[in-house]
Amino acid sequence: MTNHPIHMHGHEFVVAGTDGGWVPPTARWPEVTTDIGVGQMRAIEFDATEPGDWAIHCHKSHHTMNAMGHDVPTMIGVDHRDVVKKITDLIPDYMVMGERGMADMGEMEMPIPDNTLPMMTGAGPFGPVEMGGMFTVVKVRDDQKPGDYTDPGWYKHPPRTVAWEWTGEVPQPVRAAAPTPDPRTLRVRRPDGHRH
Ligand SMILES: [Cu+2]
Repeated sequence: MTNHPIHMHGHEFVVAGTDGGWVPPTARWPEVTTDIGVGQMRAIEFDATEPGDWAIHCHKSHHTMNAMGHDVPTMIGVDHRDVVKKITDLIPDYMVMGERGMADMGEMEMPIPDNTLPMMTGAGPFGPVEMGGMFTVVKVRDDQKPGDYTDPGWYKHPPRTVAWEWTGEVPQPVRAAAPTPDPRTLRVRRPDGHRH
């Protein structure tokens, strides 16, 4: 029973409908997040012009987590990676909240009841998807036929559109020369009364 600021990556949308009905087109405004109060609904519309896999999720970080399989207190700020390895040798199910956010947890599996979703969404093309819960992915493809809701798989990024770590020599920044003053001068005659 709380509000959910739902945010979408990759596109702007308009809030096109509420519980009260459709919003007249002239009254819709562009958004990338729409806050949805308790018991409310929103209809959004957007032109799917950007191919890719785009996150859509609640902006409250604790809403992008499903159930955790334990009741250990959080240890935010503690670098416990080595300790955890040693403990899991003794207690395989042991895990703590990662000090670097939820990425630590996305790689771990833990026992949960059969009717419970795993805390994280699973593995993506770049490693574990670090969110679950109120999180999903909007998949936009050029070649997906209208009405075809089958999963096209992960987006295949065109060459040279994905950032990578540069391991070579780091070039020196090129400093732009200071702009030289414009030598031209303007002759300005100030207005002086109404003598035309
Ligand atoms: Cu939420």
